[in-house]
Amino acid sequence: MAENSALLHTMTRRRLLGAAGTAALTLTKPAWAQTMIDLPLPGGPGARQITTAFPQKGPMILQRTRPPLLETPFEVFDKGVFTPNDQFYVRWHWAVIPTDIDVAKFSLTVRGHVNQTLTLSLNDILKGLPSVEIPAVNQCSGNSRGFFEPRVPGGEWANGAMGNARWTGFRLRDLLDKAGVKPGAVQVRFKGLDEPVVADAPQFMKSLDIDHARDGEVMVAYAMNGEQLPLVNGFPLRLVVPGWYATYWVKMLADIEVLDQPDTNYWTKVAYTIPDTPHASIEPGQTDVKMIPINRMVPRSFVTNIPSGQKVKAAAQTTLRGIAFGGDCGVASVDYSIDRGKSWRQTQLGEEQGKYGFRQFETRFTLPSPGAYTLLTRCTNSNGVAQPETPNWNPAGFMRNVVEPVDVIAA
Ligand SMILES: Nc1nc2c(c(=O)[nH]1)N[C@H]1C(S)=C(S)[C@@H](COP(=O)(O)O)O[C@H]1N2
Ligand SMILES: [Mo]
Repeated sequence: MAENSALLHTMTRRRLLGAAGTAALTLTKPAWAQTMIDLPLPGGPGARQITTAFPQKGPMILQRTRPPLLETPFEVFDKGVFTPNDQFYVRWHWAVIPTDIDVAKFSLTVRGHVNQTLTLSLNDILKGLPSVEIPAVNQCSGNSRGFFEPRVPGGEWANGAMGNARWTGFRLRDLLDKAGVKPGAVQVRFKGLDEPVVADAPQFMKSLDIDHARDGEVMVAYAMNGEQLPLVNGFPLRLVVPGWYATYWVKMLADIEVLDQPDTNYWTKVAYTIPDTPHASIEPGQTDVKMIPINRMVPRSFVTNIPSGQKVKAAAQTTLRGIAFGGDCGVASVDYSIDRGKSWRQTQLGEEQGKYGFRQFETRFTLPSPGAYTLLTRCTNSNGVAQPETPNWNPAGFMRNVVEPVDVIAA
């Protein structure tokens, strides 16, 4: 609890920090920094600005200013398994986002199909509920969408719409138990403080089934990597749904409603659905397909120390390093290939920092003679699911997890 009171102390200062962020969030100060970065997206154009104009954020790839879509520059992932808060990616759907949160007035409501409606202050929460910590990857459903061919509409992300953090907060179950869920509850719906730009557009809300909401892993976080959440990552509270895509990780969480009927709101029922097919994949143009809400993540791996196009020494040992995650479970192994997938060998895994987090892997390889090579890495998760060798396709550009090639020249 000592740690919690320190957090509460820093939280009470947020009002000023939030106010300082006002200008940057509405971008009266232009974000047009000098630096550009080239993202190798097949649909192009690949050039993006690097911005430092957002509050509590270091250099980020600017995908969109309003609402903010900021991508993590990929080299950040080589530095360790935890993604620093100031370079953690940012994604919002609606542009009306509070820029100033008064922590003394903030409250979280639990209502609906419960015995007792709760309205809790941050103080009530920090002092009244046991704290838990879980490392977990937060990944946008559309991470890597820019690599989809044929191209699909949406944020044209490269691979940086993901991050791994140590989340500290309390179990959603403990909160729901405090309110007392009534028999017959089927789902729990979550809403943040952001609002649509026009009055009758649907509020951003997401729902989870009641058993999932009460599984003891789903949590409400008030800290990320030991610090309060950056404003644009959901200060002061956000939902964390380990193993599930980030669309469910509702930010600036202020309202929790227990439902006795399945949620029919747009963001749960219509948006963020995937084809109910293997790898959520269909043929471009195919329409006769059942759609279901996106849910669990799938395994991925990325080389982080060798960018595509790099020259490496022929007939000499080179270090290959990267990060992997299992999706909805841990990483069992990460294999690599230097012969376009004809043969695979195991890499060495770094320590596991929670099964839902990133795990580092490393190996040494030797390219026998000068020429062009492709390096591949493939994660197999602890449920025995491996990354596929051909890309999936769906019209929303969701759930890419193909084995990613890194082209190198040995000389
Ligand atoms: N309140 C609120 N929460 C939200 C969203 C949003 O638009 N509003 N977007 C969701 C989506 S789709 C993603 S990918 C993640 C992004 O989390 P981050 O910005 O902290 O990286 O937030 C989720 N939570
Ligand atoms: Mo997302």
